[in-house]
Formats: sequence, C-alpha cells, structure tokens
Amino acid sequence: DMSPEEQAFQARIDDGVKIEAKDWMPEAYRKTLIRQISQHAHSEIVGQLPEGNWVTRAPTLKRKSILLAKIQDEAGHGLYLYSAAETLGVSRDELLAALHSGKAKYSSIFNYPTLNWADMGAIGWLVDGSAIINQIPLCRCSYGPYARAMIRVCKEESFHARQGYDIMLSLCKGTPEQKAMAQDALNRWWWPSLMMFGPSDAESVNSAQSAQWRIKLFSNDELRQRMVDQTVPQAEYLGLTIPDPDLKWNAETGHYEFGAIDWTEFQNVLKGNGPCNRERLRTRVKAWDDGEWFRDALVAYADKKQARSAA
Ligand code: FAQ
Repeated sequence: DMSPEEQAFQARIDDGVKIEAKDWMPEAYRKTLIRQISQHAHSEIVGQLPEGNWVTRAPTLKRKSILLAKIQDEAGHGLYLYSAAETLGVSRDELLAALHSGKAKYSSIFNYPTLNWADMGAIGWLVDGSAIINQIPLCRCSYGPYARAMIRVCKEESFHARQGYDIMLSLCKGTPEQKAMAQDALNRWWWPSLMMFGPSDAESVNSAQSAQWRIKLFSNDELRQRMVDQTVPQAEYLGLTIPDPDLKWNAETGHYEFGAIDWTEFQNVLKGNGPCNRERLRTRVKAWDDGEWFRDALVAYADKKQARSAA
C-alpha cells in the first residue's frame, strides 16, 4: 500500500512531471537511481580502458585524434553522471569506494579484451550503438538531473557510433585481411553487445518497479530487439555475417528473430569472472591510489586559499 505522499509522487510521475533533487521521493526511488546512475557512471569510466589500449597503435594520426576525443568524451560522461548521482545525496567518494571494492557493478561489456584495431570499430558500432538505443529513452526518464545529462551524452554517443561504423567500413572496403579482421571483431562483440541490455524481461528483478517510476520506458528485451533490427541491415551493408545461425527475418512481426543468448556467460561476467574483470578493477584502483597525492594537493590548496580570504 502506498502512503498519501507516495500516491502524490506516483501521480506526478504519471502526469509526466520531472522529479527534481529537492523534491520529496520514496527512499527506494532514490536508491534505485543511485544504483543505476552510479553504475552507468562507472561504465563510462571503466569503458575508457578497452579503447585506451589502442591509442598508441591507431593506424593514422586522424584515427588517433578521433579515438582520443571519444575517450575524453567518456570521461566527461562519467563526470556528469557522478554529478547527477550526487544530487541524490551520496558522495563521489562513496560511489568510487563501492566501485573499487568490487561492490558496485559496471557494464558487463567492458570486461572483454580489445585484441585488434577492428575492435575499435566494433565497439563504436555495436557498443555505442547499443548505448544510444538504451539512453535515448533515458532523456525522458522521470528524474530531471539524469534525463538532462543524457541529452548531451546521446549526442556524443551518436558521433562515437558513426566513427565506429566508419572504421568498419574502411576495413570492409580494404584488403581481404582487413575484412577478416572486421568479421572477427563482429564475431567476438556481437553476443556481449546483446547482453548489455541486461537479463531477459522474465529475469529482470528491477524492471517492474523502474517502469512504474518511469526510470525505464522500455524493457530490456524491447531495446535488445531494437538493436538487432537496426544492426542487421548495417552488417549486410558492410558485407559481414552476424555470428548467429538462427537469425532470420520474420515478415509477419517485422522483426528479426535471433538465437538464444548464453546467460551463463553473462552471469559469470557479473560475478567478476569475465576475461578482464580483475584487470579492469586493478587498473582503476591503481589510478585512484596513484592520484592520491594530487587530490591531497588540491584540498590543501583550497584550504589555504580559503584561510587567506578569511584572514
Ligand atoms: N552489465 O533488473 P535488471 C556506456 C545487472 S553504455 C552489468 O534488468 P536494471 C557507453 C543490474 O544492474 C553502458 N550488470 O536491472 C560507452 C542488476 O543488478 P543490481 C552503461 C548488469 O537496472 C560506450 C541485475 O543485473 N549503460 O557505458 C547488466 O533494471 C563505449 C538485474 O538486471 C547504462 O548503465 C550489464 N549489462 O536494468 C562507454 C545505462 N545488465 O544493480 C565507453 C543505464 C543488468 O540490482 C565505450 N542503465 N545488470 O545489483 C540501465 O538502463 C539499466 O541499469 C540496465 C539494467 C538496462 C543496464
């Protein structure tokens, strides 16, 4: 049963009114948003690592500057998202401590290795492509600071997806070896990209409540289907084969049918046992520890400045 306050809150959400930081909200709404926004922020920050692996080996100066710009955008997205989470009354230090201790999740996709340059293409095309499909609806979610942060993030993500497709296009127009690299990257990133959307609707524990609160406007399976429908024709244009023998067009539904996802693999990655989980976390913890002297210096400087202006 909902209290009168909760009923009024739900009525505002049903009317499409945005909830702002200082408005009353149920504790569970606050907790859900802190969970989702902080995990989203962590994903952006950890998501820099697979691409960072290729900055020094980009094939041309132009590709290198584009990749650097993309990775910087991801840092920016992480910062907006941490700020959005902070409006809910949690500190950035607490959020980072949860990441570094392994308590907080980040997207499963960033626990896979980047083995060759074509992976930069596949990540932009498939991973950023999936991120956009998931995030466009979030621009209309009920929590104002999150919804507003998503607008700029989505604009930047669409540049990221285009740059990824452009890498794939160049490789597919190149030598047979280059085309084979593109196919190999698609083979390795396809299924993990479908897993980004989360468990099936039947297994998704948070979905019903998040839908009621308009944090989620579409279900995990609906968005996953949208990704498949959008991406298959793009793969055809590249002359690449989606690594799914069960994939087929259904003219009646107007959607592609696709094969079963290996949910054991997904659960395994969530438990910390994916190919790169330990390496990713170790890298972030080391970066945090190495930056301690710098954070301390910033605080000491701010204290000194404040003491001077008070004097
Ligand atoms: N990985 O009940 P649900 C990017 C967890 S894009 C890890 O369905 P929910 C851009 C879930 O947290 C990637 N964990 O949960 C970029 C929950 O566990 P919890 C980030 C996952 O929240 C591109 C449990 O499973 N985007 O970074 C995953 O209703 C390229 C049960 O699941 C976002 O975070 C997963 N894939 O729906 C950067 C978007 N899926 O928390 C660099 C915002 C599920 O109860 C390079 N988030 N889990 O312990 C969302 O839309 C939602 O949180 C979902 C999950 C759809 C991800």
